[in-house]
Amino acid sequence: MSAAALPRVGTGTALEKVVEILEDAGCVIIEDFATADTLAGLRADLEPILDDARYCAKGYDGHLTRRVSSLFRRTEHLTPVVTQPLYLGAARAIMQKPSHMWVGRARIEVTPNIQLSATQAIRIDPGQGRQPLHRDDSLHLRRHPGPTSRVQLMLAMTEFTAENGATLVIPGSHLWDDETPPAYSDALPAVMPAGSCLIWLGGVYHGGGANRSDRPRVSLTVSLDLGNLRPEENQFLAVPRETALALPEELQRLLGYDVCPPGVGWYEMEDPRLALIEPGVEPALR
Ligand SMILES: O=C(O)CCC(=O)C(=O)O
Ligand SMILES: [Fe+2]
Repeated sequence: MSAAALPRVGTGTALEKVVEILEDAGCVIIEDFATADTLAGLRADLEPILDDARYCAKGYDGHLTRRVSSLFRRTEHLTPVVTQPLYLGAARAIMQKPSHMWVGRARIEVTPNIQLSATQAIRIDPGQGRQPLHRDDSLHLRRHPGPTSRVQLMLAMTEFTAENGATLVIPGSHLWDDETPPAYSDALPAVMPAGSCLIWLGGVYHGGGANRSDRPRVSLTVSLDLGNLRPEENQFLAVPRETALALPEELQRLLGYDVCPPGVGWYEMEDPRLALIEPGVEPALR
């Protein structure tokens, strides 16, 4: 599928329409998504932290890109973004599909919930090349086409243009199989003013664009995942830190102080075991 521009709606659009667009195109831009106050609060809280952050170490993340995570700890202005009815409502409608199972001779209907997955502010500086196109649900090695396990949002904190690194998206690519490599020629830039956002499904090929302008492109991303992509027992609450510290490394990693390839479970974008063994020291600030 290709289109001249990504689908685009206003905040007054009916949720059912947004869900329909997302299920068909896999992506949508929502104009004026954040209020001016929310946007100003996010910029005031996060831009100084981005200024101090180091450039990413991995080429995939961008050597001229700065990223800051743990956003709920760093700003009080994220709540209206995550709970905006078109985002949260679409994520629920798309992922919370009823399923069923047999328990003895009883046929039980179950509807999963959803959970917050990652929060990250991203600043793409001038000179940064384009990111490889990828699917974010590859983090959970999801197969395609298949049920959606992630609905993600990218809020433009500064204007997104084709020149400054607007996210590149291949509409409809959530419906592709797993043998078709993505091509930049099929991707369209999510051009939008500050305060607007791009919502896309985890199976959609996308990536950060190249910043050929002379100003940084600043944004934040939030992902919501299917609620059952997690352990049965909450080990972080079940096992106190002091108990975990006394365990062998292999068991610490089994408890969840580990990153599952290709990249699930990080803390401050690094191995969470570093934070366990050196409490109070944030890996990103070392
Ligand atoms: O910064 C962007 O526009 C996209 C970033 C992205 O897709 C990622 O890091 O997974
Ligand atoms: Fe991504």
